[in-house]
Amino acid sequence: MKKILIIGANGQIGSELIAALRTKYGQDNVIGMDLREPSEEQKKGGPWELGDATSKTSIEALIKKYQIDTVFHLAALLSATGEKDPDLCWRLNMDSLRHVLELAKAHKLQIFWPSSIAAFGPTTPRVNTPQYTSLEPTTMYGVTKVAGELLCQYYKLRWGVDVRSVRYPGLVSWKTPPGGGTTDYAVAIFYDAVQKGSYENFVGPKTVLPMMYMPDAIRGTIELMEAPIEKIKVNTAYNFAAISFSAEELAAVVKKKVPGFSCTYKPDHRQKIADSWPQSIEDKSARADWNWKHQYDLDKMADDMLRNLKKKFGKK
Ligand code: NAD
Ligand code: AKB
Repeated sequence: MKKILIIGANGQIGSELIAALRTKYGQDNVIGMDLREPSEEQKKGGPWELGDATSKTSIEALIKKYQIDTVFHLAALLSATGEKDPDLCWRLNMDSLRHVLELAKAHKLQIFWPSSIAAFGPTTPRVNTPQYTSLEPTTMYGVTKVAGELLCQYYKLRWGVDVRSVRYPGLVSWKTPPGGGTTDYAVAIFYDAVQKGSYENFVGPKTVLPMMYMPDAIRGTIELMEAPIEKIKVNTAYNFAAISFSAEELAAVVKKKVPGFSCTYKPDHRQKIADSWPQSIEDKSARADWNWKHQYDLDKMADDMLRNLKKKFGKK
């Protein structure tokens, strides 16, 4: 049986990935690690450790303690928080990845590390962005994603490390709020629709970005990690796509399902980041190499988000 460590397990992705992996591999075989204390409910789910991803010795101690063979490394600063503190963004995102890759080489670990659509920039074709294209991001977060992809490729080719990655689009989910990204508006609109009946968006109505519903992202991530190694032909990070929609299309779908809902627009500094990213992604390689298929379109995602958030906040 696999022994898995998730670094950054309290975040938007980690909190859902840990539950899915525990269901699959057994609750004692998946260890959560984060800088932040987990909730009481999360603690009951299985082993948890407080730890700092920038400390190689702390990560190595957990690898030895639990005889870890697989690491999902999710701790990072995202695009908007990364622009507030670019120095910390570089240190956290790059130092922790380098430690994890070094430990993978020493302990023969399989690694998952996510890249992002933030690896792309203004010189990238914005529609149906291909797998191999210009990578000239203009945020520090994007710079760490491009550098991280190249570092992963280096450790794979030079040292034979089994490291796998996808370029996640904006992820939409209801269980844990997002941690400071540009695509957070696609989550916040659902929270505010349920709690306030209105939303002020921080990007303009014509902004189009690639997005994915969390259940698709979690399933795709596990499928990538379980694919036979000879199927993994992209050494950096796979383009990974599901749906693309504009901010006004999103508001229209929410309005259809939440009577009386209204949306206004007050673009802030995150508009510039959104404008530097693609609108849609071509992900033929992921679909061909390891059979990636998304299941949620915008309408199905909106139904599920609203149903779960209403339950969460005790609304009818
Ligand atoms: P998040 O901000 O929600 O979670 C990150 C977690 O890492 C947090 O729980 C935080 O406490 C923890 N953390 C921060 N510093 C740490 C440290 N020094 N040591 C240990 N833990 C630390 O982020 P997320 O959305 O879950 O993203 C996870 C990964 O996926 C990141 O690499 C991110 O770039 C990538 N990604 C996310 C999205 C998205 O839409 N959520 C899209 C593309 C890529
Ligand atoms: C962000 O907006 O920073 C993230 C991402 C797309 O990487 N959601």
